[in-house]
Amino acid sequence: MIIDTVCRFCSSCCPVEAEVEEGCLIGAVRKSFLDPDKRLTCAKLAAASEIVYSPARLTKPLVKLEDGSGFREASWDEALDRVTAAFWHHRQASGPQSVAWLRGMAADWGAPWDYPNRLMHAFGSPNTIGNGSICFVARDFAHTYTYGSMAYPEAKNARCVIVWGKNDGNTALGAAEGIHWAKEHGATLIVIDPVRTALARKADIWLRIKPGHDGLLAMAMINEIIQNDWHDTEFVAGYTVGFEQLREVAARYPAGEVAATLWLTVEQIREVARLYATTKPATIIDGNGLDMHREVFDTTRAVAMLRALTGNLDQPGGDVLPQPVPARNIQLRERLAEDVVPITCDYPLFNTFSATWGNQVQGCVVDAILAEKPYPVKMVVVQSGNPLVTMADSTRTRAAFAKLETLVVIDMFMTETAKQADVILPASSCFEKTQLNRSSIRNNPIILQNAVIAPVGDSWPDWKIVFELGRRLGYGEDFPWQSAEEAIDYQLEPAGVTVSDLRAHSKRGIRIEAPRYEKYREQPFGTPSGKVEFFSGRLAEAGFAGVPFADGLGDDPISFASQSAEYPVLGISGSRDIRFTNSQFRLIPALLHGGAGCVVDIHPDDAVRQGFAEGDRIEIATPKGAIAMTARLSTAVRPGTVRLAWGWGDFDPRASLNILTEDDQRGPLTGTSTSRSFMCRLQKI
Ligand SMILES: Nc1nc2c(c(=O)[nH]1)N[C@H]1C(S)=C(S)[C@@H](COP(=O)(O)OP(=O)(O)OC[C@H]3O[C@@H](n4cnc5c(=O)[nH]c(N)nc54)[C@H](O)[C@@H]3O)O[C@H]1N2
Ligand SMILES: Nc1nc2c(c(=O)[nH]1)N[C@H]1C(S)=C(S)[C@@H](COP(=O)(O)OP(=O)(O)OC[C@H]3O[C@@H](n4cnc5c(=O)[nH]c(N)nc54)[C@H](O)[C@@H]3O)O[C@H]1N2
Ligand code: SF4
Ligand SMILES: [Mo]
Repeated sequence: MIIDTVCRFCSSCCPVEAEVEEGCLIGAVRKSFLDPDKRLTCAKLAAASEIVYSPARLTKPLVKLEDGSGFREASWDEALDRVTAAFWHHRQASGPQSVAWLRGMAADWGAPWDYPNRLMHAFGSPNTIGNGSICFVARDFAHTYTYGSMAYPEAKNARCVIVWGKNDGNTALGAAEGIHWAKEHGATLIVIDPVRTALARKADIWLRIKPGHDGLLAMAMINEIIQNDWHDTEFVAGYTVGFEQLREVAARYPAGEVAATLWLTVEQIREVARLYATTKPATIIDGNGLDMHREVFDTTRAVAMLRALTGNLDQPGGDVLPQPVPARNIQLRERLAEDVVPITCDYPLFNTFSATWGNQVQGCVVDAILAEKPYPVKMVVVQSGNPLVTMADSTRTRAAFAKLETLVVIDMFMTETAKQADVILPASSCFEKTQLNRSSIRNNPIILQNAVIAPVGDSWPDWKIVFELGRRLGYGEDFPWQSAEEAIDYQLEPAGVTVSDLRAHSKRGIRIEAPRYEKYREQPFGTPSGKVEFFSGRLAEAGFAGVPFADGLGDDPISFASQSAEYPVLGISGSRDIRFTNSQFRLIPALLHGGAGCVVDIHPDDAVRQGFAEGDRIEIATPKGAIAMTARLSTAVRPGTVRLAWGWGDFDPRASLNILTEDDQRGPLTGTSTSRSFMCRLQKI
């Protein structure tokens, strides 16, 4: 039997067809606009049944033994009673805000963000914290402050595609298919990436930019476009504010002056600005290569402005503004006492930029535990995240988690984080639960993630865990739902769509309205001025730069740059392998074997100079710590830089990349630290 659903093994949320026989998941294939033989295949999806039925799955609740030497199995009743008791204990001892709920990548897109928010808000804690300061939410914030919401690139229909710090061939296959299609149909492909990825090899122009310097490039491109009158004057005049201020600030970043800093030539910058501005329609796909830097907000705001300046915003084949699904906001934010600030209170604009995103500066959890700032956090529930491996500065994060009085982890596998827990609640995988993915209400159409098999072992879907916890904590009226379907129907009521409607239209999902372009002609942009804001009054009033980089560039955007005499190599953290998602899936033999493994890519010239050979064990060190990886000689990286594999901390804690990164200097708006690129030193072990 074939059942339509959505894969959630990574944040791409691909619609898939799952094959199920006698209640067992046999396999799944991605849906695509391409013929089956042209589709990109996903290694993780191909291993779906091995992931789902992995012997390493957690299938019973576990509680820590009294002496801390391990875990024992427990019933759901016992485990949930313990968690409930801990909630009450900490509330009585230190107030509800001393309990935080930390959500990882899998949760932000999957198990809807809204449920734990609802639970925590009912309980009285504002501290449901996501990882958007490192992932794309900081970028969403920049889009939103510029034109009201995050734009979607429509690469398939573009004549010019800029892929900027994104590697869709490994990380988002549907998007990669769109790029390939556009290229095959004559579009110009420009890739801006310090690494020669497979996409960069395919590109007409590849800008091998210096890591962390993309904001400067965006400003130089804006300047070129304005100086040459390549901007869309009708759009700028009718639908934007702050053009003169932008012109003035961009003029401080002429290509001739910034090219050398960017490791580019003046001609390259000019050519890319010209091609992008004069080829219509054009789209920019921005990615996580721009996130994870302190300046992410200004950088991605400048990139967003390029879209508007050239009139590509909300054009077919350009960058399209979403048509969100009218859904009920079920977070109960209004329940929170006004005088309880979240631990992320130093980032108020980021906390409130959207009615449905929550607090996102993960590092604040560590501050609140260790430095008790702004007040102590004593208990954390980690849902679908592995912070001991994935958060910057692992040593500090580990110290914080060791100081917690109570740690609860909701996960499918025994991660480094779960090993520290007092209670572990086993979650069901994406194929075992029905849910409404965030991505499918942010924009039409709504596509249902459908349970195709029953929960494996005694695991529970996330919704069930949260609802049951809510009821045990006394919020039965807020959690009246006995099934995911009931909760989804309640949330989608304003859209007039039910789960059964979605199941009846499972092939393509349900569109609430037909796609529309140039929506700004009828409705204002979702900004205070109702226009695209090249200058933001909101930011200026709050004491930040109204135009990106109006206050200059600040300190060097590379971590530990001031210690480069001792740490002379520039490390790029986080090559994402198609086989894995962040720290996940190294326990799945089919995915572990046959790939590149846990490698550091070193340019052959550097290897000769330092006496390294392919396969050598290499120690990589920063002022924060040292890890070990295997050398792979590769011309994909520039001499003087290395690229480090990421997410191997569960498999081998000595190869955990975030031992090297820091969380000491954060962007003032989004709290993002520069954990993407840092100075380091290498030596043969
Ligand atoms: N297979 C797989 N898929 C995934 C994930 C995974 O771990 N594995 N993770 C999921 C998650 S959580 C996310 S956020 C997305 C991320 O997916 P992407 O946005 O594609 O992110 P990355 O692959 O980390 O990085 C993209 C590119 O940025 C480049 N880069 C690094 N530093 C810089 C820089 O300073 N400037 C520029 N211009 N480029 C730079 C890298 O070389 C890389 O080629 O993928 C999701 N999908
Ligand atoms: N150095 C460096 N650090 C990085 C990055 C990098 O590129 N380099 N990338 C950053 C980015 S973009 C992100 S998003 C974060 C990711 O950080 P995390 O979200 O912490 O990373 P994952 O390893 O994806 O952890 C997800 C966990 O959720 C579990 N899980 C999967 N599905 C479900 C589910 O349905 N329910 C439950 N309850 N659990 C589930 C998995 O088993 C896994 O343990 O890491 C960030 N950190
Ligand atoms: S890219 Fe692969 S793992 Fe990610 S959602 Fe799509 S099919 Fe699943
Ligand atoms: Mo992410």
